[in-house]
Amino acid sequence: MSEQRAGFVAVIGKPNAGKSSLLNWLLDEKIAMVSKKANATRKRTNAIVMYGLTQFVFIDTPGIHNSEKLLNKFMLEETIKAIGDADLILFLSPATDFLQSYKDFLSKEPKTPHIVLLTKCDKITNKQLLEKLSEFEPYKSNFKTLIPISIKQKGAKNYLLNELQKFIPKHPYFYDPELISTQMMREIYAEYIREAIFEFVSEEVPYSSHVLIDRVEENEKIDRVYATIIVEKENQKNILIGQGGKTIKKISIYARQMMEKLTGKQIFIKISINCNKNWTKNEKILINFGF
Ligand SMILES: Nc1nc2c(ncn2[C@@H]2O[C@H](COP(=O)(O)OP(=O)(O)OP(=O)(O)O)[C@@H](O)[C@H]2O)c(=O)[nH]1
Ligand SMILES: [Mg+2]
Repeated sequence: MSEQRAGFVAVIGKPNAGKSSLLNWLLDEKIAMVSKKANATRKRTNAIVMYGLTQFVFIDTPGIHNSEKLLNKFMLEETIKAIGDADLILFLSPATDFLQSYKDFLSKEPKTPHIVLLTKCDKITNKQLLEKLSEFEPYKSNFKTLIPISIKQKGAKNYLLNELQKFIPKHPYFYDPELISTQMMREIYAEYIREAIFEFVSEEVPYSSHVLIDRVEENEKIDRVYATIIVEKENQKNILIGQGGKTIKKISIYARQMMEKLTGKQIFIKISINCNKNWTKNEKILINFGF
């Protein structure tokens, strides 16, 4: 009899709680985009993490929030789908935040067991941590356990995985243990470019942008990546290009460096920008973009 364990863990919580950062931290590889700005993640991403004989498939999800915009509704559906598939939910609550988002989550009466991860604990003092733990105390019959973490603390990873594996059923591995994600390289590349846009462009442009990888040409020495950024308005094109092309240049360099780090190869990148009015509001376009 094999002692293999394998299961799906949905990572959920409000925008900016640290969900995508957690995935990257667990993998020691950057596959999910992270941003200081909220609502960065749009689609489900997964990270496959091996710990002893346990295979975890962590599912990153878009932050839970209420908005009428069609794109946001698609994002909420992604989160609901991820929860439906999971053996365990990790509910992320920043240590610096109030409990409201956790109460909202409980009010939805989740059927899958959950663990609360108190994130960003490097931002608070020990005294504040104790206060936070006592705030959660009245809810302890709801969660399996509560674990304070910080992605700045490398050693905490084994402790966390050790706690989580108790909730993963005995089951043969779902994926090749060598794999770090079932995400296609192209999707990861597109996320890198999206992260670069969040990094260098302010206001509404990041939220109005979609990235398509048109073509990847792989060669022995260098891979060539051709991408298009779709924006909603003509003037957003100019913002992305920047004066004398300096913004798009910064975006290209930032994304290229992450691609080179991931692949260990030299990358050539060419990004075009197109305008497609209302892509975030048009259901057909959203479906065509893979939502
Ligand atoms: N100090 C500190 N910052 C963190 C930690 N974890 C995440 N962050 C920061 O929190 C911000 C948001 O992180 P993300 O991982 O993008 O958050 P998210 O929950 O995926 O956000 P959405 O995709 O928008 O829902 C980023 O600036 C991260 O660098 C942590 O443990 N400590
Ligand atoms: Mg995210």
